[in-house]
Amino acid sequence: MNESRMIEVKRNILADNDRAADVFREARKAEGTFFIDVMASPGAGKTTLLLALIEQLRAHATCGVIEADLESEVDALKIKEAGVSSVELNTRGVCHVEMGMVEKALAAFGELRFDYLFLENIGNLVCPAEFDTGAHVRVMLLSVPEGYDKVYKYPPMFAVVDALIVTKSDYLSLNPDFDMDALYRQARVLNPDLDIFVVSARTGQGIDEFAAWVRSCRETAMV
Ligand SMILES: Nc1nc2c(ncn2[C@@H]2O[C@H](COP(=O)(O)OP(=O)(O)OP(=O)(O)O)[C@@H](O)[C@H]2O)c(=O)[nH]1
Ligand SMILES: [Mg+2]
Repeated sequence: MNESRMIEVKRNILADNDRAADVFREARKAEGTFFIDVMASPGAGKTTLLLALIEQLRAHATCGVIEADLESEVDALKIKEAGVSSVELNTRGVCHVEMGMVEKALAAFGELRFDYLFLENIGNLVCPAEFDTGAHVRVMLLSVPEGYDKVYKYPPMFAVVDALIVTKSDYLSLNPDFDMDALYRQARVLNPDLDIFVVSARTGQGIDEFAAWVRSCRETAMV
């Protein structure tokens, strides 16, 4: 296939995916489910943050998690062990999640429906940014050990998300090179409306604020 044909095929795939995502988003809204896509590089703390967040939300709301992984059901089991409904979405090596996969994952919950449904996307700062997963909000995590200088390296990801969560803040004292001011500045040049949270699942820093943001996004989205 020549290059312009390849670009056209990709554009059509993304357009089909966007249409299916809009339908999915509206259907979840109609049934009262707020859907959040959580993206980050491998090991940034997605599963750990989800568990800490759900701990806060579950007193007054029902929660479910779609755990996407290239292989394995390690994270889906971790979530289930915490007493939270979870289905594994095994992409069999595909580095992003697209709508057909999300629809199948939701069907795997059977009749179960939730106030909050989370997608732990594939650990990757590139491909997931391109594919709308039908979520009402998209967030990305950047952990302190990864370094602050990622905005110019992965601009699509920083551009598409509603919030940036700087995770593992307990490592800040060990990583004096992490320039938080520069990260805020660079991220907001690219995405002026970006909400930014600094959290640690280890110490609990910032988890309350992030949970409050998630609750308020749900209220806004469900109107
Ligand atoms: N110090 C510290 N470690 C953390 C924090 N959050 C997560 N971790 C650790 O970081 C490692 C990776 O955390 P996970 O939650 O599995 O990260 P993930 O992004 O879900 O990883 P993948 O699903 O494999 O991409 C684990 O050893 C966690 O215990 C944190 O706030 N502080
Ligand atoms: Mg994980």
